Amino acid sequence: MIRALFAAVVTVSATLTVTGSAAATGALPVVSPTPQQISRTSADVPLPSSVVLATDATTDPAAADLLTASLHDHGVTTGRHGLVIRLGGAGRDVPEQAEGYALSVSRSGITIAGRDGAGQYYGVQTLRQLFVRQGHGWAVRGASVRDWPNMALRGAIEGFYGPPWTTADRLRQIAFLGEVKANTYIYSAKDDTYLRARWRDPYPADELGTLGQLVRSAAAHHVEFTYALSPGVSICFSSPADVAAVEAKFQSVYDLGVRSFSLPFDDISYTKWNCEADRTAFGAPGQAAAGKAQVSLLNTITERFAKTHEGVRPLQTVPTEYSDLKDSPYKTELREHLDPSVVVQWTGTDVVPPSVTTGEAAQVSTVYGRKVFLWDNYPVNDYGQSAGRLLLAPYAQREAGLSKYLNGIVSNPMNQEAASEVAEFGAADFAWNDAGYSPARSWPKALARLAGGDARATAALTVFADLEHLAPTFGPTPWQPQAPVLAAKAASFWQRWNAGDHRALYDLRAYAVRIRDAAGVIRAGRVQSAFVTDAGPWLDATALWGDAMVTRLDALAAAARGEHARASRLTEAADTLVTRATAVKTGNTNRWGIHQALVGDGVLDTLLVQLRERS
Ligand code: LTM
Repeated sequence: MIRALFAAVVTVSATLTVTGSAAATGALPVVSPTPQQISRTSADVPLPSSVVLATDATTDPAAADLLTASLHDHGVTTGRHGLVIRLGGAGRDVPEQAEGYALSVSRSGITIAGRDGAGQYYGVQTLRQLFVRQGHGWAVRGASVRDWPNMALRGAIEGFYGPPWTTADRLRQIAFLGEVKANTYIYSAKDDTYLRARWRDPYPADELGTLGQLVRSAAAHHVEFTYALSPGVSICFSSPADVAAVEAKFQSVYDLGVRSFSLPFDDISYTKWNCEADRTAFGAPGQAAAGKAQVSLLNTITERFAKTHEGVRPLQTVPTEYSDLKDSPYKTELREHLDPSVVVQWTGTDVVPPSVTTGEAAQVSTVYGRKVFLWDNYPVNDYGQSAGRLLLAPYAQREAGLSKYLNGIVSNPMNQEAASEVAEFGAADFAWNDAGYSPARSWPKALARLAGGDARATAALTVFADLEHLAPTFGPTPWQPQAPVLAAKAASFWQRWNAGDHRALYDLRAYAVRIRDAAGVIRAGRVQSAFVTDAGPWLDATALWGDAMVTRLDALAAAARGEHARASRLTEAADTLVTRATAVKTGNTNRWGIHQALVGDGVLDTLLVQLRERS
């Protein structure tokens, strides 16, 4: 009965003609990830203080909880009278794709129907973005949405070196992933001792308890908790005891509810054996022999664990050759002998790729004989070139059309969890709908989300993120430039100033004031507190650099007026501020240790030197 009702409501709303006082005014908000189909089909629907929540046996409990909590946040309770909100399984108009959903908002009611539980959950996540202020209360934008993901796997891999995230970080991350319709969290922290260095050792009870908490939280947010064990540092591939140790470790977390597993072989030497028995079993050490040994383990675990345990997803791996496109004896072994169900990860070219193109993805899919799963090394900041940096530039340079060759994308984040959400937001948006992705639309949305919708704080975050925009590669050339907005303002300033337009100084000074004040506005605003903590040293440095810039510009203005004594006093004051700004250090939060907290380096400091020369 309720199914038929769903179908009717969805069909009617899709063809609704809006007239008179019920006319739809106001644009639809930007919804992220970009829906496949969304249209304004109805007038706004005022949210009454009480609504009827119509559910049935097909209703997903996590989606229902999210909907109830979200209504509650907007002052709405559920009862027996009022607007009807239906939430449940697939009706006629629901997309066929896994995780797809149809959402319809009109004055005759709100209907969310999902292809599966995740689809319902994502329908609610979209509905939450359609709430708008109306007078003192709330309304929902009248709209029809049909939506589904282009890539099956979307999310993050905690795969960096250096201090692993805390449990609080991981819980926050899992909730964030659910919010951005990402379904994957891969637990693979390099310095988590039980995952790599002591991979054979069973977990102590308290560690198992914590893992169980994460697994339950992931399930509640429709996020698959993928357990990644990295035995490559010491495994004897031909040892039955070592194979049994892998199975035992997997079994211990299977018992907690984990249903997705990975055996990564990145960053190990594959040209030496860990035991002499492997020479007998697989031959002299080398690429082909390493391929044989890894395939043997992956196929055995697939047969004996993944295929024999209820509900377990296809096994995943990271090959030792994970960052190039060329065929090799190692890749030939994997292509020809690895169980076709095994999901293979790839980082793009050069580990931290300057871009990822469809041509590259097509080529690597051929080489590995299957679609690959992108381990995207952005915004990770554990390598030398990223020392002292927060990476806050948008997720970019990934080509539309990648969904044809990739079965998913996971972003490898920074040691700073909350700050990573800026780039991860874009990655999730892209993986959902690569064709509809636009960094220019997604990035401001990511910043606004971090600022809890606080417009002033969002503007301050935008200024701050411009100064943390440099995205390095493993080589000397960054793949995203530092401070593009400030660089453009500086270039325009000099052009005007040199042409005798002294008003240019006041325009640039206004921006310098925004830099100086950004940290204060961010700290006073509704910005996520974990972000403020993560970004602390960089915010402190930004305030000083901004002050130095304001002071340098004042010195230049004084000099231009012929007030040389004042100019020289201001120059000295600015010098002191630069010294203090340069002295601000990061915490010991990353593999590279304590380092200068870099802010707009190469742009802001250069500008200050140029200004000094002219003052
Ligand atoms: O990228 C892969 C597959 N492995 C490691 C990561 O653990 C590390 O975080 C990144 C960035 O330094 N580089 C790697 O090679």
